[in-house]
Amino acid sequence: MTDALRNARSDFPTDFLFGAATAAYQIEGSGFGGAGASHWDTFAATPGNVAGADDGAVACDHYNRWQEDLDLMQAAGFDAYRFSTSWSRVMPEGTGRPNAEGLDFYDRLVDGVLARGMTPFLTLYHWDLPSALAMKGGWTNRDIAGWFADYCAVVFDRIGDRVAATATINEPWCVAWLSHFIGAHAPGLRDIRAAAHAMHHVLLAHGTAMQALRASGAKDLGIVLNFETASPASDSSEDRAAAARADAIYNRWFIEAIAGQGYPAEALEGLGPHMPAGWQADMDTIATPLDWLGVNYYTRALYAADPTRPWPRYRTVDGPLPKTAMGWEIRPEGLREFLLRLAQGPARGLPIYVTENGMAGDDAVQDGAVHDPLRQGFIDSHLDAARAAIAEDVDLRGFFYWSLLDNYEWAFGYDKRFGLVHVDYATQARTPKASYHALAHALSR
Ligand code: PNW
Repeated sequence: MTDALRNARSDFPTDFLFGAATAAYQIEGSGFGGAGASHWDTFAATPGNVAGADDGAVACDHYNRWQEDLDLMQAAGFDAYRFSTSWSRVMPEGTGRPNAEGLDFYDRLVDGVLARGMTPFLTLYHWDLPSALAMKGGWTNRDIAGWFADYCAVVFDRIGDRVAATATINEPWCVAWLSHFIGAHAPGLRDIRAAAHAMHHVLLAHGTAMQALRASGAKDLGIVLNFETASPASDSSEDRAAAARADAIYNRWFIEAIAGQGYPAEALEGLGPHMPAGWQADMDTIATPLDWLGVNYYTRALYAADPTRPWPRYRTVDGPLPKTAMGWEIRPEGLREFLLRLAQGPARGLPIYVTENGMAGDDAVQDGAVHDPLRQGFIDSHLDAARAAIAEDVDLRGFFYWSLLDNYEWAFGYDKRFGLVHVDYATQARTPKASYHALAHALSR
C-alpha cells in the first residue's frame, strides 16, 4: 500500500486553507470543567437512542488533552482548525451567568491554535443545547432566537477578536429535521409540527445572532449547511417528485431562505400548515447577508415515493455505489455539483469553504500502525472535486477534513471512526492513521 495522495497543496490556489474539523460534544468530554447538562446527555441516557448507550461525558478527553491535539494539527501542516464552543459549557443554564472556567478553556484553545500558526474557525452551535432550554421546548420555542443571540454575544465577546471566521449554526437540517422529524438526534421527536417550528426557528436564531454580532462589530460571519445529493430511485415521475421534495427540505430550505428567496414550494406544501404563526415576518431577519458559506458534504441518497407514509411520502433505498462504514455511498462528483449549484445560485458571490468532508472506515490496527487506504482514496477524490469546482470559477477558499480525531459519532456512539487520528478510548492514546501521514505529505508538497 502506498501512503501518498495524488493531490498536493501546490495543486490549489496559494491562499487555500487546509484544515480539520471537530465539535465540542464529540471530543471534549461534557463531564469536565463545570459544563451544564445538554440535551445530548439526556438523549444518550435513554435506552435505544444511541448505539451502546454511549455518551459524550468523557469522549476524547480533549478538554484535558487539547494541547496534544493541537500539536497533531500543527505537525500535519494544517493551516486552519474548525472547532465549536459548547453552549452548555459556556452557559450551564442556557441563559444568564456564564461559566468562567468554560470561557477560559476556549480562550486558551484559541491562543493555542494561533500559537501554532493556525487560523481558528469558530462554530457557535454544534448541537449541545443546554438541558434547561430543551425543557422549555428547545428549538420549537421561538424564544430560542434571543437565547442563542445572547450566548453568541458572550462567546464572541471573549474570543471573537482572535477567530478568522465564525459560523452561527452547524447543519440546521440536522438540528431541525433529523432531530424533530426523523427522530435520530436529540431531542428524538417524530413530529411534523415540532419539525416545522424547528426548521423556522433555527434560521430565525441564526439571523438574530448574525444581527447581534454585526451590531457589535463582528466580521466574517457565516453558517455551515449540509448538502446531500437527493436522487430519484427510478425514472418514474413519482420518484422524481419524491427526490424533489427531499431536495427542497434538505438542500434548498436553508440557503434559499438566507438568500432572500423564501422557502421552496415543494417543502412548504407539507410544512406550511404546521409553521409558527406569522413566520413570514421573520424572513428579512433570516436573510441577513452572510460573509461566507460553509458546505458539509458526505454522500447522496436515493428516494422512492411511498404513499403509505405521511408527508413527505418517501423512503430512502439502498444505492449501488461503494459505501463507507456509515453505509453512505461514496460519490465525489456530488461535491463538485453542489459547489457549482450554490456558487451559480443562492450562494452567488460568497466565499465558500468545505467545512466538512470525510468518511468512517474499517481502519485496521496492525503492529501499532493504523491502515486506512479507503480514506486516502476518499480524500483524494473529493480534493479532485474541489479542484474541478475551482477550475469552474467557484470561489472555494478552503477544505476541512471531518474529523481530526475518531470521536463520538452521535447516535452511532464510538463505533464509527471518521478520524485522521485513531483514538484508543481505553487509554486515550492517539495514533495518526496512514491517511494522516498521507495528507501531511500532500500539504508539504
Ligand atoms: C455531520 N445524516 O453530521 C456533523 O456535522 C458531524 O458532527 C458528524 O460527526 C459528521 O457529519 C459525520 O456524521 C451528520 O443522518 C449526521 O444525514 C447525520 C447526517 C448528516 C450529517
